[in-house]
Amino acid sequence: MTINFSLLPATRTLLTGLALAVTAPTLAPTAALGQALPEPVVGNPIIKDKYTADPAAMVYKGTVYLYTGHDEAPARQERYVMNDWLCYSSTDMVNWKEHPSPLSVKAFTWAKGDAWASQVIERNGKFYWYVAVEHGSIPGKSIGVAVSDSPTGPFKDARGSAIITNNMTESPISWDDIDPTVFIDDKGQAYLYWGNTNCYWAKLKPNMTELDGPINKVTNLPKFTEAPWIHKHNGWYYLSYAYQFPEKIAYAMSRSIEGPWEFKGILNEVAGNSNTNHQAIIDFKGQSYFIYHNGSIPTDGGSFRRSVCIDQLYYNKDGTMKRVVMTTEGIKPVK
Ligand code: FUB
Repeated sequence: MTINFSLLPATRTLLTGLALAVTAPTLAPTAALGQALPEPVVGNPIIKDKYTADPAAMVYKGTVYLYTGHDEAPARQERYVMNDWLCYSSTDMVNWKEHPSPLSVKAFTWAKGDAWASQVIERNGKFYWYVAVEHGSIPGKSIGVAVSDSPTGPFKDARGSAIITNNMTESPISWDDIDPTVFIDDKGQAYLYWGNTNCYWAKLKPNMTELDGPINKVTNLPKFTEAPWIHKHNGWYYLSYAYQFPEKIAYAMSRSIEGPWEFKGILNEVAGNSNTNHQAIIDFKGQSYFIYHNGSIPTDGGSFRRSVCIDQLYYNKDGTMKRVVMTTEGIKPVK
């Protein structure tokens, strides 16, 4: 299914046209009965027929693949109901094609639920999908990895076990091992970052399914809540993350993916009607994009029925990022 929301006949029939014509004929030259007036383009949220959350995006061979969580909580139930992940692709960032869901929690026989935040990365023609799920036998959240020969799947469990479990890290909470983000540096070394309240990182082996060294912590990220995302732009590494709660997005910068990280401040404000604010940042065809979720779909949208949005991201000359302006209109198609 191809959804082009920007081209939807976003029109509004003037049911009041007759009344306007009678009461103020000189002010309403376009208000003839039945005539349609254009409404502004509503590009955000980009997906309007499902609730989508926790976006992760990957650019591969001229296409952007967008992977999202899937909020299915019934209206007025204030809890996460998340069983699978969704996949969309686009070559212009505006027209998104939905693919059949390529992965659900059921693919991980050792997991028992909660298809939380995730990220996909390509290495040597294979696609690795790191996901946060609730473990079935080791109490707490954990991280699994699935693999496929195609960005749209099908994906299967790459290990048969979690790569990160709650007992591998020390924290008073059981949900600190969530929200994986993965990055391969110029030397081919892969890194996994993740966390809630603590920001953890570890190297991955070239097979992408095993840790290659100890688990480390980034300790100087003010008000780190969750949702780390690593990206690189013009020689700088960026570690953006959900800050405080309700969440804003803040970020730090470094010349090395292993740090030290220097905090740079807030990047995005609280996203309307959602207490979480989970970002992905990419460059595509010469533009930079900030992909996030809010709770803006009327009338049941909110913290547990979220929706993915995209707005433009701009950098300053010194590499710092300008604060994101969240818009209803969204972005224009990129050529
Ligand atoms: O979607 C479930 C959780 O909410 C994610 O793992 C967090 O990042 C937050 O968005």
